[in-house]
Amino acid sequence: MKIKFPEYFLFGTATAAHQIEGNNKWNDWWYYEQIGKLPYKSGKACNHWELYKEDINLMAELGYNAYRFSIEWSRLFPEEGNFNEEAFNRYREIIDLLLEKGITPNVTLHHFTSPLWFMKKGGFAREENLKYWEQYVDKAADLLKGVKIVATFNEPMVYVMMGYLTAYWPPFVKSPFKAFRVASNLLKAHALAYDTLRGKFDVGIVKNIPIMLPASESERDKKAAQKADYLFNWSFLDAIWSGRYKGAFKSYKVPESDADFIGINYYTASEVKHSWNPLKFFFDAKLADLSERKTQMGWSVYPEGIYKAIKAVSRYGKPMYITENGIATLDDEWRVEFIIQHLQYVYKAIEDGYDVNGYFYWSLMDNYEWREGFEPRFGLIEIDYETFERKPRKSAYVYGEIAQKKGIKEELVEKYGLSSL
Ligand code: PNW
Repeated sequence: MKIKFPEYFLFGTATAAHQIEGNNKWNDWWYYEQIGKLPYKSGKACNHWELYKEDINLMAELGYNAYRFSIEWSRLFPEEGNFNEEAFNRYREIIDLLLEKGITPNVTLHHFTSPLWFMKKGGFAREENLKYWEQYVDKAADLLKGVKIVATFNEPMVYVMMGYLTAYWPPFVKSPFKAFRVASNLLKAHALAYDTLRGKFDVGIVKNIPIMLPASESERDKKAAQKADYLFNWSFLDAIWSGRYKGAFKSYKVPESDADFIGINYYTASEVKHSWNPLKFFFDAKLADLSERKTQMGWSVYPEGIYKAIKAVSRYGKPMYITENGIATLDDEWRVEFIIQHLQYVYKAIEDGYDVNGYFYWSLMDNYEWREGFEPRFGLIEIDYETFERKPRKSAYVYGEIAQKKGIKEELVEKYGLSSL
């Protein structure tokens, strides 16, 4: 075998509650879906809330040894002060079944959605609302017994950017001033959760790391790329340890905290140009054009970027996981190629001494993709949205074989891999 990963390495898949469970009626996304502010309704999504047993059995049969998913806060607390024990028990069943099957759970507490009642009070834009977050975290500590890996937030800067800068996502606020305040409050929320959960779990954070490439060789564009990189990728993570969050306009004091691991979500790169517009923080970032073929999301495929992201995040000296990496395509052969090429780079990173402990393909199954609805197909498993039938694609089996062997056999590398890294 050409590529053999260490025995401890986790080969998993990733999902998020609102994208697969269905009938998540108590959160902000559902609300905006109903009033027509979002183009697609999640509806029953993949109906995973009812079919979780089937899904976990499938994972086990396919040979995946880890699974990243999120707990929906609004299921546990559909209304203020109203705790839903049924939802608690269902999540407990999910965790127990995973443990029974030898699948390591990796649980995210916040994956973009929040209870509607919490958002009506201003959500994370108001520091006094963090008391509600703390209530949720206390319950989560109880719920997650036996789980080892817990992340507080998924992609905090994507949440801030989409919800408060571009206003492309709920709560559709366009206020740079509020945006950085939300980021600073997410840091406080992380610190609170870390204090409650430390020692009981490995508590980390999941950060999307797009590679910021300058649009040209000009000094101006290079500076712009550095600025985008700092503002989007590092200012948030730096603040966890420094206790100072440097937003674009001012710096915020936040608690000095910690993270036991950093989860990296890696998809693609951005191309950054200088701009004279102060409202855009003097840069213009768009999706980089690095491969002829684009995924259904319009993203280029750039496997080398996963190595760059690992190398850059290693500055914090913390264990790392690839908590998301995936491709939206109907061409499943392309998915196989995507996985193998990215895993080649993850392997190289491990060989070079970087502390990467697992890889979670996004996603286990086709799912509701936020603004893009059900069209992008990220899944190893195909979903028929009429019948909810699950059909593993070829990529599901190929990845399963890799997971079981903890390695990639020579024929696969030859057929799909990059010949030089
Ligand atoms: C991540 N962007 O989201 C999320 O964690 C998943 O929920 C999502 O399904 C997955 O990536 C695929 O999109 C992102 O536009 C969504 O920069 C959008 C962006 C980045 C990440």
